[in-house]
Amino acid sequence: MSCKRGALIVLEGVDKAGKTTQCKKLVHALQQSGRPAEMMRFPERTTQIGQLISSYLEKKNYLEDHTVHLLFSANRWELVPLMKKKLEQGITLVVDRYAFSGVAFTSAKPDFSLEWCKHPDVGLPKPDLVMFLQLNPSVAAERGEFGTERYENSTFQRAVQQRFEQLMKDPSVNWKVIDAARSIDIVHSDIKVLCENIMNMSENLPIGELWK
Ligand code: ADP
Ligand code: 2DT
Repeated sequence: MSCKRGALIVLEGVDKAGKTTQCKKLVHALQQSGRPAEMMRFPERTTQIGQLISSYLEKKNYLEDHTVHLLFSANRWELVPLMKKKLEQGITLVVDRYAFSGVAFTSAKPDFSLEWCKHPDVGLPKPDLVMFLQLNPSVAAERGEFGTERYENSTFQRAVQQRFEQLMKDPSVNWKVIDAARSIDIVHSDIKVLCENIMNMSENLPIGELWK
């Protein structure tokens, strides 16, 4: 590696926790301070696999539960070469959802274990930092109605939150829990400090492998 690599930073959390808002603000702030940074999101709906997933989420098609889980994972794997290239070019990637959403959402369905759900994502580029935006469901409800996509209801979101809590017990992942009930600017300043620290710490380290 000839130059210092970028950091892989993931934001996770239930619906309306502020992930997209904070990813955009973070990328903007990093760019303003002269650090190359780009935003990515999963699912990435523009690829062929992403289009299948998008129709499923919009309830325009039906996919069997194991099948759609594997498609979400494939949608990450198809972007791995691009992610590695950017990281090696020194670009920090700020990612809106990753394998943790994959596991939390599928394992919230009946008869899916956390272990089965993790398998297809084993070996993905390991995030240097995963920030979990913690938000009480009643506060999330004040941020507006759920949309009409699949999974957008409070019973399912509570089950997802419990699965995230199980995933956060894993010390092999660098989790940081952020209180997302505060103002957008205060949440942002916490996130920015954590990112700047991790960018400095990871720039000379190789990219890790998730859950390996
Ligand atoms: P997510 O990507 O987690 O679903 P969004 O970033 O799309 O969440 O935010 C959901 C809604 O909540 C948006 O209308 C956004 O403007 C609002 N929002 C985001 N963060 C906050 C905050 N800290 N306080 C109040 N409202 C917020
Ligand atoms: P948004 O585009 O609004 O974030 O919604 N999901 C996401 C999964 O079920 N598995 C996954 O691997 C990922 C990344 C979470 C996307 C929806 O898709 C769910 C909400």
